Amino acid sequence: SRKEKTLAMIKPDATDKIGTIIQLIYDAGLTVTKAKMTALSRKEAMDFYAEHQSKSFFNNLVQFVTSGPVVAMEILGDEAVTAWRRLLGPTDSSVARNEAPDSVRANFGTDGTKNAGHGSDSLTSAARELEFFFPSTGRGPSNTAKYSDCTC
Ligand code: YYY
Ligand code: MG
Repeated sequence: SRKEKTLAMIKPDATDKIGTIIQLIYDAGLTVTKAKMTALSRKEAMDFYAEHQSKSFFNNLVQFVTSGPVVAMEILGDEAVTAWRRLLGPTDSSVARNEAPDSVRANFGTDGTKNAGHGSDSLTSAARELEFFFPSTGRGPSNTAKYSDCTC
C-alpha cells in the first residue's frame, strides 16, 4: 500500500457534521494534515469543478457548493484517494443509503447534488485540488509541519 494525500471537501449541507466526519477519517486509519473552512465564490466553484462545465448538472452543482461554507481538508494515509472516496460512498446519497449505509453521503447527504462531500478521484486531481485550497504560494503560516513520522 502507498501513502497518499487527497483533498476532501465537506459541502455546505454537512459542515455541521465536521466533528463526526473527522472522527470517521481517523477511525479509518487516515490523518487530517491540513484543514480550512472557507466560502467559495461562484468563479472559484466553477474553476474547482471545471471538468464538469459541460454537464447538465453544472449550474446546480455550483449553486449548491456556494450556498454556504465548505471545509477543505488534506487527508494523508495508505491509498488515501480511494480510502476517502470509500468513506464518502456513492455519489447519489439515495444510492449510498442502499449500497453503503454507514457512509458519509448515506448519513449526511440528501440526493445526487446535495451529497455532503467531495473527494479527489485520482492523484493528479488531488494535487490540483490541494493546490486550489492550500496554495503553496499563499500568505500566512506555511504548513511546514512534518508528518513523515506519523503512525497512520
Ligand atoms: O466524484 P463524485 O463527487 O462522486 O461525482 P462526480 O461525477 O465527479 O460529480 C461531481 C458532483 O456533481 C457530485 O458530487 C454531485 C454533482 N452531480 C449532480 O449534481 N448531478 C449528477 N447527476 C451528477 C453529479
Ligand atoms: Mg468527481
